[in-house]
Amino acid sequence: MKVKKAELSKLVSARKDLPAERLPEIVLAGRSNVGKSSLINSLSGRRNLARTSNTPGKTRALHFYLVNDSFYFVDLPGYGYAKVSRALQQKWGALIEEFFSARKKILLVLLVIDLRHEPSVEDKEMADWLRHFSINTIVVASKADKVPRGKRNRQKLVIAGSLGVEPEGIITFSAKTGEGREQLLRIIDDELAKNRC
Ligand SMILES: Nc1nc2c(ncn2[C@@H]2O[C@H](COP(=O)(O)OP(=O)(O)O)[C@@H](O)[C@H]2O)c(=O)[nH]1
Ligand SMILES: [Mg+2]
Repeated sequence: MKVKKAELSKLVSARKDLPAERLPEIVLAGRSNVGKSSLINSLSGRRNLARTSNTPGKTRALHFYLVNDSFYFVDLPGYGYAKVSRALQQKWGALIEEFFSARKKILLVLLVIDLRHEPSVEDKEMADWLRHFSINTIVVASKADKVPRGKRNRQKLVIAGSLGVEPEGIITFSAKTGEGREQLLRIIDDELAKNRC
């Protein structure tokens, strides 16, 4: 897939603001600071399309990025940021749940997990939840550049065991080196092609 055009199309913080379900959606889920925005920038080949940040918890809305006028990347608010009040966390949770139960055009969820760490309770809840609703999900293990090659397989096994997925299905990714980028673009292409048939 060649990204010819990519733009921030909509910021959504309430259900009523969700765009019409015209186009398929590829959704990014994961903890705050895990690398979701960097993944969107890397896949779309734009350095600053999605704002990346060293301050976790900044993204408070769903960001809809329109790509090639044909699909959306949807960047979900990151979970697991302790400094946010419980009330606000619950509001996010409710919006995310509403999003997943209301949207009919979700082609794929990229569940982003830091390759260095064992998945958190929230990561596991997210994985269970996506499985429960039979939402097509791929686990992307991010920041692979920070893990020596010799340790990657072990980390993959830890993540796979914790989330209950097959280790072979996990894509290791680095926004820094571009590792895993082509593989993910191919997967997205395939999903878009299947959707057109
Ligand atoms: N070394 C390295 N740093 C990364 C990678 N992906 C993201 N980061 C850094 O991690 C921080 C959080 O990234 P961001 O994309 O904003 O995470 P988000 O909160 O999930 O959207 C930023 O400082 C990024 O530069 C990666 O693949 N490798
Ligand atoms: Mg972000």
